[in-house]
Amino acid sequence: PTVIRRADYTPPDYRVDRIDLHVDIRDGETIVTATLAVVGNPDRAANAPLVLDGQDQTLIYLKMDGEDVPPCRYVVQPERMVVEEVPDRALLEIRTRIHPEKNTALEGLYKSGSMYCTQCEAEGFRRIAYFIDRPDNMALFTTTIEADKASCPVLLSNGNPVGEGDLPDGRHWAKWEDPFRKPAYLFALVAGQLAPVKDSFVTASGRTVDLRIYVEPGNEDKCGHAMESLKKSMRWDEEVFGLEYDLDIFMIVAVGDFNMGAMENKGLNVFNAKYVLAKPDTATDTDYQLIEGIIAHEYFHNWTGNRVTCRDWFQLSLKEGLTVFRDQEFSADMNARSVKRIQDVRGLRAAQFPEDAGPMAHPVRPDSYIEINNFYTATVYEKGAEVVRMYHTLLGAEGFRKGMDLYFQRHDGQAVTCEDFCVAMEDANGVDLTQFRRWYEQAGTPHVTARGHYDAAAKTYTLTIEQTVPPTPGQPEKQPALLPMAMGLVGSVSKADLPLQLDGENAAQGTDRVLRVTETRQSFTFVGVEEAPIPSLFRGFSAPVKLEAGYSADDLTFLMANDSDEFNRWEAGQALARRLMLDMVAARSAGREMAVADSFVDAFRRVLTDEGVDPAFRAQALALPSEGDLGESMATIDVDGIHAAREHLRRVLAERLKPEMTTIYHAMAVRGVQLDGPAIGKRALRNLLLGYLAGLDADGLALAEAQFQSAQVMTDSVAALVCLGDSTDAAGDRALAAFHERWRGNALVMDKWFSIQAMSKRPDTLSRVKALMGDPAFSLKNPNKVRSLLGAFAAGNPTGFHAADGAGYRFIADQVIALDSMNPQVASRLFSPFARWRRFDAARQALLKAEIERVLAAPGLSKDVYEIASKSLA
Ligand code: BAL
Ligand code: ZN
Repeated sequence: PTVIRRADYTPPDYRVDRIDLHVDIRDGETIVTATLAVVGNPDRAANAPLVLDGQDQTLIYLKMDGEDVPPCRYVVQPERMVVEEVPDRALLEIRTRIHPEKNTALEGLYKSGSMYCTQCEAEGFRRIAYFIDRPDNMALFTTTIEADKASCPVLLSNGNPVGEGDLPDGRHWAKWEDPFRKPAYLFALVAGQLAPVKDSFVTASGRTVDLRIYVEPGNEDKCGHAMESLKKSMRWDEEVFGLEYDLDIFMIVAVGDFNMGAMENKGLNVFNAKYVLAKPDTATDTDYQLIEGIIAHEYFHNWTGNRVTCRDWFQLSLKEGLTVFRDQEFSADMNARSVKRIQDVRGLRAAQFPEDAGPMAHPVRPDSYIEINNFYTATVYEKGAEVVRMYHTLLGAEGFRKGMDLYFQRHDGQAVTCEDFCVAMEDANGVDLTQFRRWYEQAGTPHVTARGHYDAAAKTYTLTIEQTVPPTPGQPEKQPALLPMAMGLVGSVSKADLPLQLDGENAAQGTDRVLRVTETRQSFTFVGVEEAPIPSLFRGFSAPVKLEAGYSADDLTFLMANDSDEFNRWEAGQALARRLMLDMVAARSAGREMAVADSFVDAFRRVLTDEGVDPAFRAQALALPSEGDLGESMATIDVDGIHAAREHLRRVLAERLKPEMTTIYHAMAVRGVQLDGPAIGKRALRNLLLGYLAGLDADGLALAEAQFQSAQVMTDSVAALVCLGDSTDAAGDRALAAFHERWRGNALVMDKWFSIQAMSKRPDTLSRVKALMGDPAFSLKNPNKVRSLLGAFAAGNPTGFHAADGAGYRFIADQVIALDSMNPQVASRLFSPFARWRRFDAARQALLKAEIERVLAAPGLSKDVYEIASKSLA
């Protein structure tokens, strides 16, 4: 397969200025007629042909300026059509035949249930029509859809509706016109039996926008939360960034078969139904929060992505990192800010840090790819969002806003680069961000060590910071990054933040400030420090680094209790728990007893019983670092040791704190159906405690069973079922059967049922997962099902997937091979846990490697899976 390189970017020889698309949907085949107004680039070579991307289409005819093009002037290849002798301006009419019903890759036009829908990002449009399918070709689109009126009464595309009518034979048509130029990846079309949920929004400038959420009939009552989230997003973007919606109608369509979470097509967002539909009895609090965040994310793309788009796919983080940052800030404003930050950092550590340390490590702006779909990664999205957050930290909210304003002023209607964004931030603020650009260039998570020295006589405190960015594939040498370090010094006696005056400054500058760390080794000396401090560093996780600050257990306990930065209070607790568990893993491996220090139990008890602290925060603070998190801290991941240590610690905590946990469990009960922040926080703490108690003894399991039977909201039902599903007691099977009986008609709830079983700690989980593949609700063709059963097992069940005999690896590799011919994108995601094979012990390495080699040898392997497999072995 070809490697595409960022350095090879050249502007296209031609561009499509306008496209008039006619899509005639019929049972079994769809006829697409695309009329392209093509304009030559004056700089192109004299004999440069017009190259149109196209795939999986059968050409019916090709005309240029009204005449058939003779066969000697064009050639159709599997992935493109090349047309010779195309003048500076030409009108091409291309008619092709496609088969949405057979499209299992779910890219381009496909069928989900009885509905036709599209997914064009990144390169799906070329499966609908021949086109210059690259993001720097921004064209004006008009779309006419024709279909059977009874089976497809609703016909939607981007922009504004401009006409509709009936046709003979029970058919009808609708025409849509999008007044904004856009790349083809933002095209969308939907045709089917859909029920609209309607609302409206009045913009800051007084325009009324129609809002519609289209769902399968019967689901109208599950759209309220999505609609409210949309309206909140629209208001927030006006208030925080001055960005108003620009069309008269904004539509969301929920579909059951979707490769991604959702897609920001202009004026017509297509969503995985999972991120639209919610009622308290079918969706958890987490689902509600994800819906709010994803609705916001796709809406925010209207400006960051659509009005200003990417020049090429290497710039993906330009729109994704920025839009993730925007949705994170939105959710932080709508909910509890520090809890949101903790959740985001947990996510970054769970997914991005391992990626950044593995064979697929790539910069936020990658340099090359084989298959772009493999680069919709945690690095491009989540680390990209951290990079945008660092601009915000360095420039302040006002400076960041100035940069955003300049970015839109300069680039509205353009396809631009990450560099253009950086320059806008620089120019708007009069700053030089040369060193900051390394965040786009270098892969790898910086490792930072910090050491402090207090001179009581001189009242100075010197903080020395060292950073290294580890080597990553293709990047053996690294330069120091610019790290914005938000920090404070907490007085060890006063337990309060001390005034911060650096040597050379005339006066203290507050008690919380952002230092710029720019060197490999750098010292900061504070003067007038009246008492020995404990430093609180990278507050709010102000840079995506791994910090080793040399804290003693006492220091961490102190910060847990006294840091004014809530994030760092949480961070200190996590560090303490991580250190303890790693010591336990080492002890187990050396044949010693896994000891739990009383001081840890005491620190845990203090947080647990501190009624002055918000339950939502306590739930975060009392959740131990995950097995994946612990593995990241080990040179060789000891799968069994980590699991044993974490489970042992959970049991010890539950044993020692059973009375307190039980009391608080009951005190956190929420009456009836309440969905506000305090109720969500109480449920989070209560269900966390249920997990500890149910893992301990029969009393705990009885609590879980009682909760399962009386639950009024899905959050409580699922939390109880997780506990019961981990147990081999008959109560577990009873609950799973009851849940199945109640929900088997609801595909999204069945996804939860599959996931719970796939992530179960039961020793027979693999055989149960295999059996579940035969359940009528399961289908390898539905990405949500693959993710909820197979994905959950491969990525969310460390002991199951990494079973010492290799059975987990073999099973998932078999599924990857089976899936690859249907849906390479989903197959590639399922395969990605194998990429970390070198992180495990020798026996597991051998087993994993053998499976990667087996996958690589599978006939007809997709580029998607090939890229992961070949780079993993490199
Ligand atoms: N653009 C793909 C889906 C998303 O990030 O919004
Ligand atoms: Zn996005």
